[in-house]
Amino acid sequence: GHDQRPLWRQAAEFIAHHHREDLAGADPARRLAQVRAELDSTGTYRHTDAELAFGARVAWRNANRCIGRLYWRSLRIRDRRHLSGAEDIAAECVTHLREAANGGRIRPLITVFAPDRPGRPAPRIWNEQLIRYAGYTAEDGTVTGDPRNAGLTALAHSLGWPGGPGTPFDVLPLVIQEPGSCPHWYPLPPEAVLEVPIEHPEFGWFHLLGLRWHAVPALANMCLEIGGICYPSAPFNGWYMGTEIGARNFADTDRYDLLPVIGARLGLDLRDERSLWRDRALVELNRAVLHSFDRAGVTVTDHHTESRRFLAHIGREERSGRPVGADWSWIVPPISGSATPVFHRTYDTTEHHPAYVHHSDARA
Ligand code: HEM
Ligand code: NRG
Repeated sequence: GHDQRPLWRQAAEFIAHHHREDLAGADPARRLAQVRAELDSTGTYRHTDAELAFGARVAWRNANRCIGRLYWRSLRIRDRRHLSGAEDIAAECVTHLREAANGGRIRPLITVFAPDRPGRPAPRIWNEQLIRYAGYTAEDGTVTGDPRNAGLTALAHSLGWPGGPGTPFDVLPLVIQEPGSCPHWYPLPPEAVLEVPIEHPEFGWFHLLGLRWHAVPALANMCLEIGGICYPSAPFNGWYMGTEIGARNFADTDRYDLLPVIGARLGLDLRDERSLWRDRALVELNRAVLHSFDRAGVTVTDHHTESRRFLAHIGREERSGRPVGADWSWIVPPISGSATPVFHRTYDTTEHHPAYVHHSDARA
């Protein structure tokens, strides 16, 4: 959650933490005095490059909902703190997507734009992720595309976006707002959006469903909080775990709702709950996602491998004297939970800083 303590307290704690963990326990006194003076004269302070990188990586390490944290040290930082114009931010988001996709060998990456300053809030990216598929709501309430993004789609329209061709997988424009002015939309060039067509390793009919998904999951509306400083525009990405797409985005009834479609194509009895047609459809959908990403040469992980890695991560961290917090309901994969080792234990839920946080007032 949101840390309400005075800025100086949060800053001092972070500077001490950084020295203790990353600077071999060096004396933080000089840096603390510097930060104190800067706070007194400007009301805020500027992180050094090393502090920013450490803060962004440790914020990932502290993400209790994330199963992919074994790699937290490998996060690359694109420092764009000098940018606060919507158009510049849009252009750098496009570059971020190209560098992150890396032709399929996905690189965990964060681009950090200008932080909030006293009386001068930073711009905001309204998209939940840099890449989102439109959800077009018809008069009768049905949605073409991803219903999760119906709101953003309507907003983009109201800002003058003409809409895409109307497929279930039209990529939305970026919607970016500078404080005090209305948001603007910026189209993503198609070559910056790596996508994977979905097919099945055995069922030839599967590709005829016309499913696809984007290679890079890049969360764009979480605030990076380091030592009391908020970076509201700091899009970050790793790679997908297949279940995020196969067991949630494609399967949830309030998303693409594909289980009945797949179940019917599999010839299962949809009227008999105990035929476990939903479960069987889920498995084939998830096989198709993993197979397709592999075939396209795009990094993806499976929930069995990632669960083992996550427990390895916990072990490694604890041996370094750092307890790992985790949120069971987010860590346990949405299919075959009990077949993965992360299911069979409990976790400490304490939240630590630095952190990526959802700001409910991000749209204010
Ligand atoms: C959540 C996997 C990289 C920060 C998640 C979730 C998964 C996941 C499966 C749960 C998502 C959901 O249920 O919707 C991975 C994998 C990565 C990776 C496989 C590969 C490297 C990263 C990186 C960061 C990060 C690079 C930040 C620098 C987070 C955060 C959440 C999260 C903050 C919670 C999101 C929310 O509250 O909506 N991750 N992740 N992850 N991850 Fe990771
Ligand atoms: N479930 C969401 C993505 C959430 C974050 N997942 C990651 N993050 N893998 C979805 O689009 O399905 N990451 O930074 O790699």
